[in-house]
Amino acid sequence: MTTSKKRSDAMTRREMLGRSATVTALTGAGVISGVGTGVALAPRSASAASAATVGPGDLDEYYGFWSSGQTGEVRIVGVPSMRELMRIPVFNRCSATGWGQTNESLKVLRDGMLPETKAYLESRGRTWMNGDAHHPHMSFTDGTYDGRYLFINDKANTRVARIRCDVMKCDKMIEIPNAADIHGLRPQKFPRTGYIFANGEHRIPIPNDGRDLDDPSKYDAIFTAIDGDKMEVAWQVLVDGNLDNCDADYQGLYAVSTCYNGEEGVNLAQMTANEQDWAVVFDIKRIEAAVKAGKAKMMAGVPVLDGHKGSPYTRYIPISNSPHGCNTAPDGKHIVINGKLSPTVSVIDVTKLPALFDNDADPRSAIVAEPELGLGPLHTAFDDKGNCYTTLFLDSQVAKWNLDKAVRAFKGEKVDPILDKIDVQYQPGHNHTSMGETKEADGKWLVSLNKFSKDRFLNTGPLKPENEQLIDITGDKMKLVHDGPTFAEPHDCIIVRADIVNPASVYTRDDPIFAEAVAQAKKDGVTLESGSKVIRDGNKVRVYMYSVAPTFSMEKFTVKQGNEVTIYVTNLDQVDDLTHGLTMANHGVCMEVGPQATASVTFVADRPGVHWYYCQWFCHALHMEMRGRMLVEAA
Ligand code: RUQ
Ligand code: CUA
Repeated sequence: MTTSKKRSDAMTRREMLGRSATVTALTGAGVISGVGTGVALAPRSASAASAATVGPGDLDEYYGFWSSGQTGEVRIVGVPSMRELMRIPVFNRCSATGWGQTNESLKVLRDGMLPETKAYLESRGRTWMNGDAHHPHMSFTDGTYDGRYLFINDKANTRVARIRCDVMKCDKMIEIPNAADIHGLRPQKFPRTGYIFANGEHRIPIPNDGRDLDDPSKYDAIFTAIDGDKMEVAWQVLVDGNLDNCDADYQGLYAVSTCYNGEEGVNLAQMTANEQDWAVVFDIKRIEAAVKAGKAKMMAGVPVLDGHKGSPYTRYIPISNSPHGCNTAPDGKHIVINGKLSPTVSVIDVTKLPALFDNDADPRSAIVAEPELGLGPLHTAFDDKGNCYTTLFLDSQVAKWNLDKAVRAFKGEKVDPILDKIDVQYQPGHNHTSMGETKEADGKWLVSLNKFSKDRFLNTGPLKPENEQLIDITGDKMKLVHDGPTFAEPHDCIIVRADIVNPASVYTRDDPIFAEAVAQAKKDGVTLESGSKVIRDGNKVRVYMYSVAPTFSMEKFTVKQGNEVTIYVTNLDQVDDLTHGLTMANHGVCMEVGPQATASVTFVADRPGVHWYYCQWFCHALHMEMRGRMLVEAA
């Protein structure tokens, strides 16, 4: 069967359904009613649950790292128990840890901002108050997770953040210049991370300074490679169309991004007008050589190459209308492009890519399979047996299919690549298998991240949780074993073997997270580990204290109304799980202080009187007594 024959089959199916019906179902009210999907309620089965049972006190086999969409954080979930273990604040404000308020977190939030953003925010407040976190991915070495870092995008404010896996805290965040709204994000898999590839989704005039406001023909989207060690932009490439999702190969040679809106329209009708969009392939070696040779134009301080159609740095592989997910298979050879508006996925063979660049071969020649799976394929995950698991948004199903069979069917053999389908509840977006985006995919678990839970849980009012379902994929048939409600709105997750992740239990005193506090104490002649002191510096007051359960080293301090007060607390406890905190009552101030950490917070003491500060983390039988007084003298 030829490519065009396959395509026209796919198209016929879609046309039968009617494009507008498909688009409406994807974007509009049709979603809830499961238009045209024949969704039936799945039986509430208890029989399959045993494989997922993790008894009280038993540990999970995997760390799951979940994004949280508009909540802006990363969540650590045990797999297969699906127990939520921890939350890592990133783009959000966190009332428990003081993220977004402590000086240590504000440094992370502010340092990587573009100068114009910093200026804009300084005149209005402190930092952005929101983020939209979609794609959490771990750093790789030699094609598998290495346990060093997690990276995540913020679509809302065009940022990329890094989380240190030793302490599970965000330590770097950068705003991406020349881009609008970072969506797809993947780390380089080989030889190591290396680069973080980040898609600027929306098209804007670059620079976006008021020119060409309503002339979309002058807009561009931009692909960014970030140096994940330094957390700096390494280079950028301008492209045609939007950029949606991306992935890297296992050779360190190519990155691929899906493009919807090849039409470069600015409304729904325009964006879905054409039958075909594309996947853009970036030739990393060519791009690096060109940057090195000075062929890039410097824009906002970073080298930018022109990767529009016809450029030596990119190739555009035609894909049916509006592809979405982009997933590299653990065989190191295939990349699956998920059709979204087309019922097909298109499989790219990376060994065919050199011919596209070197001999100008027809970009279609890189496509080696195009199975039709069902309606609304969005993302694909993989096991260790050559099988793929694709979410079907409109069908509310996951389709299990065999890659080799799909390739053979594409060549004309009479084989059906689809092995199994399972109903999920309901309308899945991303899915992920255990270790599935690495060469160590192990084919044990699949999580389907369903956008709607509808009737699966007690009604929580108009706003319902999503439903993340755990599926056992060890057998021929997929088995649903667990429903997991989640708050807005995990887009994506990864499932990492527990032995790869080795977090510390206490901080080391030389941790860079609180290096500024250590330096300031040194200037003030205070030893954080043993000194308690109030430093008066004009209108600024710096209060140093340490804590040993159940006391702060300072039971009171006095300031004048209007003083800008910074409190530094060093937690001297060395015990595993002995976190303290400091809340300054009626000042909106609170923070976590981990074992052996120093944390600091700055506020204005503008209310005369007695104000108690207290430890906010239950640490001891006398935790309630762990407190002191701030005495504010009237001005
Ligand atoms: S996208 S539901 Cu933000 Cu990852 Cu596909
Ligand atoms: Cu220290 Cu509670």
